[in-house]
Amino acid sequence: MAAQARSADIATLESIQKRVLWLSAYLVHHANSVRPNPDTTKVGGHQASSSSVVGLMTALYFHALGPGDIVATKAHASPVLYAIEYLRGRLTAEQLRGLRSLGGLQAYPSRRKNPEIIDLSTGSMGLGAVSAAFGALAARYVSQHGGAAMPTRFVAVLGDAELDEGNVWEALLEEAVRELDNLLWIVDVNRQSLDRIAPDARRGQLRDWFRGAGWHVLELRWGGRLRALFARPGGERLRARLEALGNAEYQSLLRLPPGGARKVLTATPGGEADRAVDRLLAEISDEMLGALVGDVGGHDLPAILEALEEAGRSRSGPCVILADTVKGWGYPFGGDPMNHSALLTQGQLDELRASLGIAPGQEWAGFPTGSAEAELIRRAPAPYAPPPLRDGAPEVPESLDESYPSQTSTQEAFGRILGRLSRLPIGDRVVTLSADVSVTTHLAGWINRKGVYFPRAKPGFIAEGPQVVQWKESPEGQHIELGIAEHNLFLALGAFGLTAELSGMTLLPIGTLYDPFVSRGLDALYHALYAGGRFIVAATPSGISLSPEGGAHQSVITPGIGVALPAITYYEPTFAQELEWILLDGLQRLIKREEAGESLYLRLSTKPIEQSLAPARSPAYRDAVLRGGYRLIDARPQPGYDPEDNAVHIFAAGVMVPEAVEASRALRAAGVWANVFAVTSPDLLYRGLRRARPHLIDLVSADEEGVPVVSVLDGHSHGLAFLGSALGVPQIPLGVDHFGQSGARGDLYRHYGVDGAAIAQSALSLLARGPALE
Ligand SMILES: Cc1ncc(C[n+]2csc(CCOP(=O)(O)OP(=O)(O)O)c2C)c(N)n1
Ligand SMILES: [Mg+2]
Repeated sequence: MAAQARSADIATLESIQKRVLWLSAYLVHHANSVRPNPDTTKVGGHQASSSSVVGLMTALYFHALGPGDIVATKAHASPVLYAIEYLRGRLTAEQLRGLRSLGGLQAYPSRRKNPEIIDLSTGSMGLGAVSAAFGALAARYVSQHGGAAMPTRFVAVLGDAELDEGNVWEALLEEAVRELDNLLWIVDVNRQSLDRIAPDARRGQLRDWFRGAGWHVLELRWGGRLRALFARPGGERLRARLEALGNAEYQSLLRLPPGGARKVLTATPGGEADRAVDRLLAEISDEMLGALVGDVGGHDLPAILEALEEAGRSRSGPCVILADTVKGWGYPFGGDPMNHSALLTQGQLDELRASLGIAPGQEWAGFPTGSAEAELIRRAPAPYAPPPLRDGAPEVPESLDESYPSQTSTQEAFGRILGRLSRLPIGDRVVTLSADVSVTTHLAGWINRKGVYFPRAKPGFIAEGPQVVQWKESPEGQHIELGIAEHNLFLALGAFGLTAELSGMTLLPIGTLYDPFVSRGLDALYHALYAGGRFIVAATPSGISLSPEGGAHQSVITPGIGVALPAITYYEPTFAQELEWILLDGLQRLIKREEAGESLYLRLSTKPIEQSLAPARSPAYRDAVLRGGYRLIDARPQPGYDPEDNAVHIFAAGVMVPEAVEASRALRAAGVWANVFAVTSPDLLYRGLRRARPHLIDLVSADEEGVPVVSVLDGHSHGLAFLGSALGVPQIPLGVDHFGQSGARGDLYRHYGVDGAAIAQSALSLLARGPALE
């Protein structure tokens, strides 16, 4: 940009920045103090956190963003984003006035709730920026698998304390992330978090850690006025003094009365004044010096523009801008360590209005048509428009016609199903991801056929002897192997599950991990779902059926997670054929754009199951499997079956079905008829209860109204504990309600009371049929 044009633009940008500062403060003020608030709960909003990024965000949106760029905004700077979108004409004043109200603009940027303006969701610290990083990876993947290279760049603006979250560094350790030249992070280094002032060493560490991870680091440490002073005699000593101050001391300088800063800056360890610095500062008034101390790079528009331009130059990896800022910039509580939740008082707001030149009554004013500001905003690139969905949705076959061994586990069946998918056209859209457990979750066959993805080709080395997996890494591969970091797995799954909407190409992401480690990445899984990603999670093995592996590897609480998580359907099938149907249906639901489209959580096992126990294949069987369960053993036609006297319902999920069948046989000897229901999805049975005709109620017939229930699953018993109350009958819920432990499978089932004998015993006690079966 020519220097003259640039200085005109900078003056205009400064004017826009002021309006962004004003609007972001005012919309929070309005929500808290102007809008009627019948229940008097504090509405909240973060004025201080917003103010520290006004310069960075103004420069980004009105100068640096290209038409193909999308942004993940620091969650608690959402008021700044909303102010910017208002000035861009994408929000109305009425919408700004609805901040944090039902159906209105969300507290934190939400793609799910405000899709018209939000490309990438943020909220929980550390997750939004990492999602953006994996978004950049997904966009790269799409461009290398026949799609458009869109979005062209993923930009994340994040708070400095977000980098306290370990998951951020887990992402930076991923080898593929350092390859991403379509990724820019801008860190708002205001040295404060919620309660704390940042550790003194952190500023230097951030630079070193990002560099160590292969990022190009740009720093916006000091503003232009201070840098000019540094160039004068004594200037380097002043810089050294400023940079040697601890964070708390520096923050305190921002709040000292006039004259205070000079004393601190000219001090030396020996106690006498630093003559060179003293001379340098002699012509600067106390008031000016106070303001000069706060002249940091993240509020210096020309410096920000330069850094953003530099960041936009092509290079081989990701870029980060470390921008020093002041939290509460422009407000009376700027730099106050306790300003995180502070709100401007009416008096402070009035002063701010006057100082920013906003006339009373003009609080919501934008820029008049034809003004330099309106012109600059008009010239800025249009908001991101994703490319149209490429060649429609891939076809999911009706059936795979796969045959399964007579004894097989759901995990083994999963491997076979993927093997079959790899030979079908739909397989070209599947991308698998695993956090270092792909071989042990049965992905080896798939990987051998499809190869491992890496953004650039890597030389392969031929190993001697037969190998379980051919580890060939190239941009054509379709499996992504991550390090052992379940947060990365879920955030990457979420990002790959958004490509239909962001890049115009439907990918079908399938991630595998051991079921106990779902909780390790749970926060990321929740975020990935909330952010709108659609994907399949195959969690295997699960439960105590993993027997000798012991309590640390046996998942107990995951059924509850599966039932409770929104936007994902949890299934726990028993038989291979059921898994095939569920997976095909799950793929179909990933493709569906309407509400019914959801992610899929499969809780699988390595326990071999006798497949001949399964019903004969039929459309009704398939339909019931997909609805959440079916009657496997029907006692109703048996002579002497009396639902009011000698009948019991056993509901068993997944691998516990054979135990339920065994119990039904034992019960027959005791004169009790047991119906066995195989529950394929506790989640769907539960959700269905709110429907007019719940599937659960359809499973039992009208004359079975009083039949009591025993439920059993390989996980915490409460996963199926709702059945009795839903049917209005007594229930004994069996399951694993304590930590697991090592042991033979039979011993463990006996120990935790989920074997055939325990099921039968529970049935008898429900029928008040006296002592237990031995
Ligand atoms: C995972 C998580 N833990 C805690 C919080 C609560 N919280 C909100 S903002 C914040 C401090 C963030 O500091 P920083 O990232 O430096 O942002 P700043 O407000 O200083 O810009 C905390 C702890 C959160 N939102 N997410
Ligand atoms: Mg901070």
